[in-house]
Amino acid sequence: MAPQYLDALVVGTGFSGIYQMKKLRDQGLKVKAIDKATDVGGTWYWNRYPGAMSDTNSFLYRYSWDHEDLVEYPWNTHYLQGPDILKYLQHVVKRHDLRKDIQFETEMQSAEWNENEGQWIVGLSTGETLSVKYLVTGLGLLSKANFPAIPNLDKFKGKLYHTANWPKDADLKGKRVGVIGNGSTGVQLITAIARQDEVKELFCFQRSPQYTVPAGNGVLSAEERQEINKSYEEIWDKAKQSYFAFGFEETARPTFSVTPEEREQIFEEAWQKGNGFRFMFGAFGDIAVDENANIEAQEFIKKKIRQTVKDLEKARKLCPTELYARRPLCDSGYYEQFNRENVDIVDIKTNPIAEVTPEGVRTADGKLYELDVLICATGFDAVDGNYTRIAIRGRNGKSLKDHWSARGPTSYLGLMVSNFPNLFMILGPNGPFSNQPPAIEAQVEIITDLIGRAQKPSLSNGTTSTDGIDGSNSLHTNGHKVTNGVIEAEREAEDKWTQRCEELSAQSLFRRVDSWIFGKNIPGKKVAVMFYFGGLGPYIKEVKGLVEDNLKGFRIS
Ligand code: NA7
Repeated sequence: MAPQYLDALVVGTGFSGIYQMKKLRDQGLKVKAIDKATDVGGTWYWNRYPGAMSDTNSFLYRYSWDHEDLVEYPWNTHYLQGPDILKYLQHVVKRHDLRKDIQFETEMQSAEWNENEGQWIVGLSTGETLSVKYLVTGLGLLSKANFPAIPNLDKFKGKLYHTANWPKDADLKGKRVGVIGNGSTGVQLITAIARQDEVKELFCFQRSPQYTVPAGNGVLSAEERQEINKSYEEIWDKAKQSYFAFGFEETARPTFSVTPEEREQIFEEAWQKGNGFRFMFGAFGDIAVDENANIEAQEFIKKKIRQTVKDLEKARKLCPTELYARRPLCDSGYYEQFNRENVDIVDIKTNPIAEVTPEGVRTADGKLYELDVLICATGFDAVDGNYTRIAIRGRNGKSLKDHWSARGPTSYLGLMVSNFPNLFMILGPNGPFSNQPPAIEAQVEIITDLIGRAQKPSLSNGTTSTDGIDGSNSLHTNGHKVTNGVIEAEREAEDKWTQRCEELSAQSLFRRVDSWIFGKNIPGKKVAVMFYFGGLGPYIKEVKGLVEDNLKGFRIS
């Protein structure tokens, strides 16, 4: 049977896929979306662990394109909890009648570019094959779960969970629980479950202590909401021109431009207001690039840890020793949890986990921590991890994995990869490092524009003659069959963009810390730049400029 033909297939139905589907459908394309999950939500579908919360202000953690919905949809806290975000996305899907074109419990297993037809042949987990003109992936930056390579992890006879695949029936009540990992996820989870009526005992296995500041969550009054509603367009405009789109005033003020007393006061204000990005980028402008400035921020946070955690030994273990240069964290009372008698911190940097036994976790010193539940909050093979596990083959049968094997993940504008025509990535490598929904919106709109331009070759950069249109989706130039509507990134443009991202991140202290942002969290993974560090606003401007400049760096055939 001939494969089903689609103008566009959207893979994934999180923030990215939902909007992409709508945009392409509005453009008149025959489009369908697939998702491995049983419902929409992406990240928020999978990461349903207790305490999951967005740490972007609620008014910017949503879509901006539906003004009526923006002002009407109810929310009344500074931050949204995971289940609220999931409900919001389900609501958007219903409101725009998108569900009828989504096929759930369906995974893309392979995608192969067919040069003759100018189409992708996509193999699905259901056994179906699709023939697709435009393949748009919204796989998520953080979706391939990373399990720690700890001996005998599979021998544990209690319950073993990963936060990125949280089971609906998880039950921690009265249980002895171990958590490995204390990144954004671990910090949220530990804070949410530490109370004794939640767990009996909690052991936090910590390899690298992290800096975290208060989130500053709270109820938003009806008046505040009204104010936001009144100036929503202005708020979005400003956010989309800013670096991080978190909704706070970003600053260039150098840390040492003020007296030590003023500095203390500015840090204190940022601490009281809350939010990790605000603390790192809203108090001073050089914390992420100047080591001495960074030390000032480190010392301030460490002082807070010592003031909060009463047990000196626990406080010592919780104080980081490295640069404050990972994705900035915030919490709803993380350090306070360690004042509970049922909560302990286990330093596995100096005393690593030797093995998991059927009963629990044994550290190198021989001590066994008996557990009923072991939770891995150990993060993700971020950015490219979700692409390289799928057999995606472009021109000449070369896979994306091979394309990236030597240099790490690269792309042109975070959107396309050379020799992979008509394959688009939302949040691909070297996209903006910022609040994600507005970055996603910008990329979806640019992808939609590119597809629109590709379909009208005579109106674009004119590389194709329209002579001999045969009524199908093919053109004939110089006697060769050339498929209409094929767009691709040039290799040179991809190289230049990678170089640009290298340069933009060169000064960043983030490069010097072993986190997922440069691919350093996965043993054996190629360390590489994976983000455009120039800010969301400049990214949008730069990318739109290149598209308007006669599709610079792209080729249409
Ligand atoms: P992260 O930030 O990558 O954190 C993972 C945590 O797990 C971190 O504390 C790691 O320690 C720890 N980890 C990972 N592997 C191991 C092994 N093998 N042994 C012990 N500990 C380990 O992931 P998150 O899910 O918290 O957050 C990812 C992003 O999701 C976050 O930034 C938000 O944007 C949303 P390490 O620091 O490597 O020593």
